[in-house]
Amino acid sequence: MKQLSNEIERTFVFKIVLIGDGAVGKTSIRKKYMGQGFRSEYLNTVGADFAYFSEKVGETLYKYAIWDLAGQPKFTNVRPLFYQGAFGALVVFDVTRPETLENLDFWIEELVRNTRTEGVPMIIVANKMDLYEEGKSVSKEQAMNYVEKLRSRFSGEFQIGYIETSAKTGMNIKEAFATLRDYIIEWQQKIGQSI
Ligand code: G3D
Ligand code: MG
Repeated sequence: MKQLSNEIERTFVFKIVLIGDGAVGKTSIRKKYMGQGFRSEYLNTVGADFAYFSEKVGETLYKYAIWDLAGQPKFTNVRPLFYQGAFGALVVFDVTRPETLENLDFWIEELVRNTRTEGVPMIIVANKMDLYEEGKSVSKEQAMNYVEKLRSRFSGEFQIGYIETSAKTGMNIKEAFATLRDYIIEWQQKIGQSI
């Protein structure tokens, strides 16, 4: 008769966006996280892939709508739609291509401009760590310098995390989503909004 652990007490639904230059690994990260059997669609008007995913943590059901920008320049005009209603972002760069870290300014600018005025928690994701080469790839120190600059720019209003991943090996992929989820919940509670 002890069935209580199967009961769902609360459901949270949130939209998460994956942003960053082309080929940094956004789609691979999303697919690695979701595994097989998820429902995925391509939204032609916005130039984005999106997929739904649910997971039960304790007695809480989390439902994610994960949006992953295809990123062709022709979609620039409709990109605000892509960001609309996002609760958090994974902001991805490729450690083997330093310019993809520099370009995060552009992506974060676009994210902040098009999301809720209260701000949006984010995690800077250093992807392709399996290809990391000392002296050639973006070092942790370089990436952390960037993250510190961002944190002081937004003066600790909302969480800005940093994580090193590989969509190839799966390293830290679950952790990236779990940490973002925690940041979002913390932020929603702080600004007094229910999800
Ligand atoms: P995008 O969605 O950001 O544009 P993709 O990027 O997910 O399409 O990935 C671009 C390429 O990088 C793909 O290679 C993909 O397999 C590879 N890739 C993504 N993440 C990793 C990673 O962590 N490690 C390694 N080694 N490769 C990765 P292809 O050759 O399929 O185009
Ligand atoms: Mg993609």
